Amino acid sequence: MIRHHTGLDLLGPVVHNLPAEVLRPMILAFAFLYLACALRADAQISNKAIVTEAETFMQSAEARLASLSVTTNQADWVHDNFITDDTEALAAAANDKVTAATTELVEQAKRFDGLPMPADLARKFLLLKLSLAAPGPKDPAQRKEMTSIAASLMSDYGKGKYCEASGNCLDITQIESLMAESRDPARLKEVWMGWHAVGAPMRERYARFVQLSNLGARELGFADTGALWRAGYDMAPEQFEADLDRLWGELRPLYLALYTFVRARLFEKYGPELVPADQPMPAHLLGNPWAQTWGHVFPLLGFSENTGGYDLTSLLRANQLDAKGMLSYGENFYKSLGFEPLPKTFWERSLFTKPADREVVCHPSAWDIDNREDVRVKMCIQIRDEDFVTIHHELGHNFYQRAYKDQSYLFKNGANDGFHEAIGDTIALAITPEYLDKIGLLHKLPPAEADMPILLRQALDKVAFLPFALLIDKWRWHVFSGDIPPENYNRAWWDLRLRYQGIAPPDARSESDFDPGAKYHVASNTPYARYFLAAIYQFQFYRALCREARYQGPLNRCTFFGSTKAGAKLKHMLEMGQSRPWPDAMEALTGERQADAGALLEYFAPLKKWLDEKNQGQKLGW
Ligand code: X8Z
Ligand code: ZN
Repeated sequence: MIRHHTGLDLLGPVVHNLPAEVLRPMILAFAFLYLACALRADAQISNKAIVTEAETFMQSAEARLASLSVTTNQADWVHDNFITDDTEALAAAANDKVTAATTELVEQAKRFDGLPMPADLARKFLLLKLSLAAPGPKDPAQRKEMTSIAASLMSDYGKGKYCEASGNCLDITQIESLMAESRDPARLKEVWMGWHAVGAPMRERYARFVQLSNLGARELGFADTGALWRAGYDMAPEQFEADLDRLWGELRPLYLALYTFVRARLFEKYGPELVPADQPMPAHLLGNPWAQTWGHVFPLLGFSENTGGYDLTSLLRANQLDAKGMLSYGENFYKSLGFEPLPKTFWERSLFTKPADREVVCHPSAWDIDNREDVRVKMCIQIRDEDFVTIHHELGHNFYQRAYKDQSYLFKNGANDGFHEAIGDTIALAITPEYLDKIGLLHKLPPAEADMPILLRQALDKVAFLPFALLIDKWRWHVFSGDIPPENYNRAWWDLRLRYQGIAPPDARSESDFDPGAKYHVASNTPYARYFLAAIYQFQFYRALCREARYQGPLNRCTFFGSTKAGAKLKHMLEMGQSRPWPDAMEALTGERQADAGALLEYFAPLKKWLDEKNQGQKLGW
């Protein structure tokens, strides 16, 4: 073993001529120095040994989780595609296994706490702790109870229906269509109430689920499950919350302008009884069961056919596209940027349309079954504009998954979950009239005066969505922390809906209802702040890709279809997966290191000016 030289050896000739009172402290000082050096060297050697041990531990942890994830993906896929008591039990059991394994690994990893190690490895230990949206209690019986409840809530949502007095039952796909198209307020209210009844039976199980997953979160060292969720953004959880509030503060004036304009037009359509001029809007008249996007009320906003731009739904139908045809347009966009085509298995194994003979979870999702090639979507596609956009959204997940497939297991993810949600939406923003013309779906470019209605149509989906996307997890964070106890679940939900969105229920609600359960992401325990982030990131990404494609002109008219230069930049960011803190990924694509509402505001700036003029004399907001 090589040791350092001792200081005394080197000082030999000088030492003999010094008096004892000088010599003694010197000897002591050198002895101390020697000891410190020796100890440091020892520490370095043993530190290196522990880091190697930590690396080995992490390698086997990743291998174990990767293998379990495939089984869990398969079980979840089969459950979501064929809901029965048996597939529910199989999915619960698979999730129980992965939850148990993760908890066990986090427990074992505690012995490396505080150990200085390379940043990559330290990141993996953090990601391991954050990898479950519902951390399970160590106690096997409690954990099993939790995973069973989770699977049962998913089944309930998937099987949810509103059965009319006639005996005819409507599932969520039919309800979404009806609420998009019907203008009969009584019918809309009835269907809204019918769908929301799906939540009520979930209430008690949901409350128990909250208790159990909180137990698990505490065992991992978090205050509760919400605190664990907020820890996934490469910054202090408190800073994350403050960041969301900052962004919302910047976006709120645009929301209020849009809100006020829409309410005035709905007032004209439905009258003061249903839509009072300066009061909150009712949730059932906005074209969507959750009033989360309002695009379907565009026809009520006063544009005639030739000034309203174009109607994508009509174009899709006129071109006789089916679900696969719509998906091919989506795939072609990614290919035009330089991405490889989807694998053959994507077309063979995905679910594209609602099967007639079995219960499925129709809420769209994208899957990566084997963490390599077996990517799929599961959707009940209808031939309409909203689904065309959703197809691009889901494919964004799949192309992200394929881009990071060579990362190690814990890095196979979005830079953060908002990134994963933003990619496909970024592509969908580039579906402009020029693009539709280029691909032959639109035969005549809309006139210049159609710019404003096209922008308004876009705002009805993108801007209206912002407060909704924020409040879902505001509600859940308080639920997990206990600030909202079960006896206030529904009241707190509607308080937030009012405060952020200015939306009220169409009829009195009570604590025997559980309206949050009628939203997929609550029933499936999918965190939602990701969509708020994505709504902002997508405009930053879009602006950067337009820049890369050398586009010049107003942001809202840009398409980067066919730009392999833009594609290469995007691909580079996607390939990073979650291997680096997200600001690094953001910087790689945009040169920015922060969420910035400025890109969205720039995109909608002409509309904001227009709305402000239209809203003169109106009470802003509710
Ligand atoms: O759930 C989704 C996607 C699947 S990740 C279809 N979205 C949110 C929702 O539907 O509530 C996309 C936008 C918001
Ligand atoms: Zn998504």
